[in-house]
Amino acid sequence: MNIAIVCYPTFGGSGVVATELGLALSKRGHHIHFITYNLPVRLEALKDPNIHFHEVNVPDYPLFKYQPYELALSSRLVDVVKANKIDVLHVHYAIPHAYAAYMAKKILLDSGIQIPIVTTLHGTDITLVGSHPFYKPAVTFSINHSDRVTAVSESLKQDTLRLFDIKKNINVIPNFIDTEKIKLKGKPCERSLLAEKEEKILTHISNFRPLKRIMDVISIFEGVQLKIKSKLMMVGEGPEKKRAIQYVNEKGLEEQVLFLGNSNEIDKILCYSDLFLLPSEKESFGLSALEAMAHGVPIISSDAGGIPEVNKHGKTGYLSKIGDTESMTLNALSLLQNESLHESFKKQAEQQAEKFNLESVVNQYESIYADAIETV
Ligand code: GMT
Repeated sequence: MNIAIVCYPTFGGSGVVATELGLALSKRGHHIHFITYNLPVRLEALKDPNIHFHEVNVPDYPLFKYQPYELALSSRLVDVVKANKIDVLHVHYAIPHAYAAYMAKKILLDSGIQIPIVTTLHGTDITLVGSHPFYKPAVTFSINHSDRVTAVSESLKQDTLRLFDIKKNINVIPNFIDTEKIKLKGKPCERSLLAEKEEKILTHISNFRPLKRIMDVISIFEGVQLKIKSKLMMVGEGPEKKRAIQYVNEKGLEEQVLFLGNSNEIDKILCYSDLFLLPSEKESFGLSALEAMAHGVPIISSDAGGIPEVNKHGKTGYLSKIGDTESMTLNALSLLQNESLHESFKKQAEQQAEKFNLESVVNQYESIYADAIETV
């Protein structure tokens, strides 16, 4: 198939899922056309003849206070579909991608081209931004006019049905991970540069938006390090980072809390992590938790959104109510202070991650595409 994928190219869940999906599909012989405003992060080092990248350019015009990205994207979609005989358009994150795809579909219809749209809902496009009254009618419309709609968790599907007037069936296709690739990488991993032998390593990876509750991450770590010699790896960039650094400095924790920025070395960082912290306020799935589990890292998390579908309480980690950092700290300590319990959680985390293996998820997307093409 010739498949066009529209996504955000940045570090962040939806872009990572879209890129990894495209890469997996290309290995199965499909031609994948990424359409976005920058080369997606995980594509950077790649030279695969089945992968194509089409940049969306928005010329700066001084008359406009807001430059019309949707318009540029719709036009680019029309051109790419025509020039590459695209069979299906898969858009990740409803805003504004599903909307732009609908416009492209209508424009293409004028030239006699019928193109099916598959929309994947990722999280904040529904639970935060999309349900805002300023966007809601357009988001509802674009979901209802997609040919197929998928959501990354049952929780996100239920949120979508609760927040919008949806007439379409929503298929749940969970996020995924290539566990085989991980097995080949990493181990044994070199942790001596970052921590002493007896030190424990806790890790958090996100885009540091307020909903990630970064200060809860620090608070859990503060509690842990009072009892156990440990370090905290903070991976990512975002609006809450400055506040977190300020707090860490005020508390004199700067030797123990390392802010590593965005990283392409996630596998290495997770390889030497003992625990992963994810106390988010909203999380449709928690791809970063799944990545950690695939590396055998147990999760201390909140019970927000779809996290309980990934992190199994008392097995792969622990769940606590959002904001209950005291319980999260106790849970972290109970694992780090009990070596055999920690070992069993590590194994169980790895086993649970296997359930989200790439192959079966890619099969599901392939059949959604085939179905959408057949019925358009
Ligand atoms: O929240 C992020 O870190 C990025 C965001 C996105 O849309 O790019 O992530 C959402 O999609 C991910 C991939 O499907 C999910 O794993 C995240 O849980 C989800 N984030 C939220 O719902 C807050």
